[in-house]
Amino acid sequence: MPPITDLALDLPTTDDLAAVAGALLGRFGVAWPDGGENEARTPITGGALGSTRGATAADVDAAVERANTAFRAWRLTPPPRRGELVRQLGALLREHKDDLAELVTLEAGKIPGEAQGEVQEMIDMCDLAVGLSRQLYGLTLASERPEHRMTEVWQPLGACAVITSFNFPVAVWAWNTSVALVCGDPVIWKPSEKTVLTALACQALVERAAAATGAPAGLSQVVVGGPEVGKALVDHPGVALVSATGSTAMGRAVAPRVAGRFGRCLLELGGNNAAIVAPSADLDLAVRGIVFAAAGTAGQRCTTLRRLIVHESRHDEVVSRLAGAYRTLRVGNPRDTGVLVGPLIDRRAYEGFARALAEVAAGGGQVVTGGQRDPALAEQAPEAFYVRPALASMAEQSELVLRETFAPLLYVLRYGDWDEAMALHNAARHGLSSSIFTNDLREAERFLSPGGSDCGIANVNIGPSGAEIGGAFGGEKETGGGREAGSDAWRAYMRRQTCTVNFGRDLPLAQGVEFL
Ligand code: UN1
Repeated sequence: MPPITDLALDLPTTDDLAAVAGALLGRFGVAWPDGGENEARTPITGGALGSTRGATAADVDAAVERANTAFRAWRLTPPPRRGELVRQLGALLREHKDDLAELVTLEAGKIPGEAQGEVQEMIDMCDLAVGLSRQLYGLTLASERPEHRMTEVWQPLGACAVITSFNFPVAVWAWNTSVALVCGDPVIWKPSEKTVLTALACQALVERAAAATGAPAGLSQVVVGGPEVGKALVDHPGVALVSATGSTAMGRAVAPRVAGRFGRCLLELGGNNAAIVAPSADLDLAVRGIVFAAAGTAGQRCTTLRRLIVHESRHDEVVSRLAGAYRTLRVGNPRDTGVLVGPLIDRRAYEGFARALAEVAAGGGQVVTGGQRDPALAEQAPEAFYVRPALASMAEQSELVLRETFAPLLYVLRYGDWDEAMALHNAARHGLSSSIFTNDLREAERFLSPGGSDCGIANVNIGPSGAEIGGAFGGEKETGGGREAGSDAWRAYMRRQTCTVNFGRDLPLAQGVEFL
């Protein structure tokens, strides 16, 4: 393996970062939270920036009660006026874009460009939701009865619990909250315990927007805590929708509990996203797309590229070009200029990465490049985990390849013909995102046809990550089936009502039934 020569060697101290975090929170009007049992850590050093108090069962009950009180007023507020709250939230996010992005870097370890992109995603969502607030349209249906009018209208649903993950600590909240609010629903947010400070900053902004627009209190709340707080929300009869982002294991626990009380669930779980590199692929474009999708965000997106399925005629060239590109990636403190790959979120993430790498050889594979943890950084900060993104060439799509390892580890497989490529592609248990690099129109269209990709997102000549918010985001199979963000994803936050009005003097019954 090549020596690591290009890591950013200096890490700041946790105290320095805590001072930055404190100053940033001050700009949101958030007092430094301390004294609780939930430590807010930064993956940059692995140290604790501070700590917050977790919610108790009684706090969750109170939050649900407050949300439902707010709901009774908010559902009567005309949607375009609800949109005004979201418009103001978007304006505040624009104003605080840099500050919020910096907090995202501190808590999630994202490089500034990606952290700014995440806040931009929130702003875009607010814009989309403001437009939606005048377009929550239903249908006019053809009634079989004379002088009857039949319509389908969308009504507010109720309190929404939004459970988010560390990797998109603020954007996924914005996907849900901007849309839920215009739909007439209050939101109770349980952020990841790993990214509480960003949540408190967002909460401060939404409270300011609510106060400025005269919206009821309790429309947006944050409850801090671990799985027990999530469970209290999931089981609460006062929560109409549970929108949860996280692992498939988490979704498997959440879905039956919500179904058991006939609540509604919106799940955005893991992915094991693939890209096919076809014989005609433009490799200049493909290599850039692949490296961003596989190594960007240190491999910690749901949409991260984890499996590369390359035609045998291009395999060696692709692997060697990717290996060259991987070796140029600068890994280190995300706050340093030029760094493209920040830390993994924590020790557990590193252990999953190391375990998978150790299994590569056993499965007949070979690590082509990467996989090392930087020893100098590990010595400076034993609880910070900086790794070189890894590329592993695999002889077959083993159980290891089919497992989602939430880290920058890209498996490369070869294929001979189209059917083989699609069989490998669709063998994953997850079904979030997918892509093909090809200049062959037939292949591109086949990939997007019913016999092609079985995922919720399918791209041509783009990697699988970095979706725009205008489309519905989510996937099939073990990804959970939910759709968030754009298109008609707003319908998940509303109750469908079929309305029939008889404006005649007779009472014709449907299906021609005669009675009385
Ligand atoms: C996630 O990883 O949970 O498509 C969300 C993307 C981003 C969202 C990812 N817009 O990669």
